Amino acid sequence: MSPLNAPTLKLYATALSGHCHRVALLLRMLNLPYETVDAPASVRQSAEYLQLNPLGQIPVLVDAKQVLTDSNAIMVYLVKRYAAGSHWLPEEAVPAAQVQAWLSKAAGEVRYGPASCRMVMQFGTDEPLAFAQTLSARLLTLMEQHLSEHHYLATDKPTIADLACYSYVAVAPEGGVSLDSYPAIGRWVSRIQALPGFFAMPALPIPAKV
Ligand SMILES: N[C@@H](CCC(=O)N[C@@H](CS)C(=O)NCC(=O)O)C(=O)O
Repeated sequence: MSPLNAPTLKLYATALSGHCHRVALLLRMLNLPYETVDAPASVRQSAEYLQLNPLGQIPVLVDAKQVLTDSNAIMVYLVKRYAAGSHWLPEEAVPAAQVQAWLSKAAGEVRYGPASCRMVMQFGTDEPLAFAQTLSARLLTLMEQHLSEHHYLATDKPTIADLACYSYVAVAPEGGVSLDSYPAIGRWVSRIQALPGFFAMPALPIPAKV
């Protein structure tokens, strides 16, 4: 089905969630029209919302009668449904595995590293900050080394792996994690920001150095 004939996609999200931002970036980069439904904690805890996602998390994507949860799974769905065969999610064994490896890092090291630092520093979330800072340093060192030899994370073109990692890595300074000593990551961030359809999350203040 072409995007023009598709029913309106509905994205339950909040503006400051990197998990939601990665999905919204893909929607815009695929030029898919969608409607955003604001889903703060009060909405996420409602019985109606818990039917969509029993974990009470955002994002949720509703496509006609199909309900999808988990940001990375939603991105896989969107490419397979609306942009199959595109550079966003290659079919071949090795590049597909490379995309999956970075999606796993997005759900692991990115979530519990820079995203966790930002949640603690900006929203006072009760998560172990020292652990998140150590994990951030390990992740960023790995990404720096990889991106000093590659333009994108998984293949030589942007994939959903780049979007999955971008949203929280780009705003790492909002969690007190500086990107100053990672020039290759900085160039990758600029590369993603130059892609058609890109939009930024609203900026939060950079915490003072301790
Ligand atoms: N694995 C999920 C994680 C999503 C997630 O953690 N969302 C946060 C907002 S950024 C959330 O809904 N938190 C509320 C909660 O867990 O109760 C995904 O990738 O979508």
